[in-house]
Amino acid sequence: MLSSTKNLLLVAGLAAAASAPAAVAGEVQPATHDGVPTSLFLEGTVRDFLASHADFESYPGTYNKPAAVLDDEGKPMLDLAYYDLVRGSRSQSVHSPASFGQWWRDDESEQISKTLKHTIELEQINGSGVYRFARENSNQFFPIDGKGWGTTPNPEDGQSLRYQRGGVHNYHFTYEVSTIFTYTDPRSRDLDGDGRKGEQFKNVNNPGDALFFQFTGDDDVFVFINGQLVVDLGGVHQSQSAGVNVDDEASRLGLVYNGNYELKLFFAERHTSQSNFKIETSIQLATDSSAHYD
Ligand SMILES: [Ca+2]
Repeated sequence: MLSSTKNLLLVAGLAAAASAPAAVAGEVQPATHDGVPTSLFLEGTVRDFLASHADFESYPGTYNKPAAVLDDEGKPMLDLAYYDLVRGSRSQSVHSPASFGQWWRDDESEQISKTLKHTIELEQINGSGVYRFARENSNQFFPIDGKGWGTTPNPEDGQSLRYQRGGVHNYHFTYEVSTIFTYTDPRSRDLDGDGRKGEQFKNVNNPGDALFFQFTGDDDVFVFINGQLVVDLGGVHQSQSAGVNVDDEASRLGLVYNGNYELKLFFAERHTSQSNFKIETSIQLATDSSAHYD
């Protein structure tokens, strides 16, 4: 029994190696370690806004609730009941459902926003099966310094900003990443490579073999799996953390073993002077090229 199990594992390993996608000319192929990628490269879309946009710099310290599902175009939308509840109050975090919609849509006129591509690299931490991309503290997330509308403040903004600490950067942008992943049977996984399968999640530093995704940063962050909200760090705020254990949520999200699903992340940097952005995940995410874009 033991030897046949071992043979099956060997065959499975060979099959996994043989099914690795062939290299495409000009395409970056990630290095692998024991058949597991050492880095995940995720291509995303940055949309650069001016501080004078109705939702940028104008609404610090507040919150608006996103709807629990993506809209027909695969973009976040506001929970309209909550929006109506806080409308006109100091709790309001966005000007309108329409202005919020602009965060995630290309503006061909380039009067409202400018669209740029930006790829992030999540590196595996010491063979743990956990991938991390961290721009925080003294090394914050400013992917479009010197690009788009340029640094902040900008004479075109037509207003002075309340805060300008931590150097001169291009603030006031959103970042959208569309990825795909395969949801596997937890009992079949040994993500941390310790020879024991299906170990449960304890924390980010000891995730066992669970599929988890955690974000830490500011400002707004929304994560959707299979079109449904799983992380909501909406509003202008200091760095905060939130995450999802996909195994715990699989039933609610409608995930079945060996199915391919989208994980979409939407981030907004709305307010100087911080831009913290950290992803930690055990999910082998890949850029969803079918989701590019509008
Ligand atoms: Ca394990």
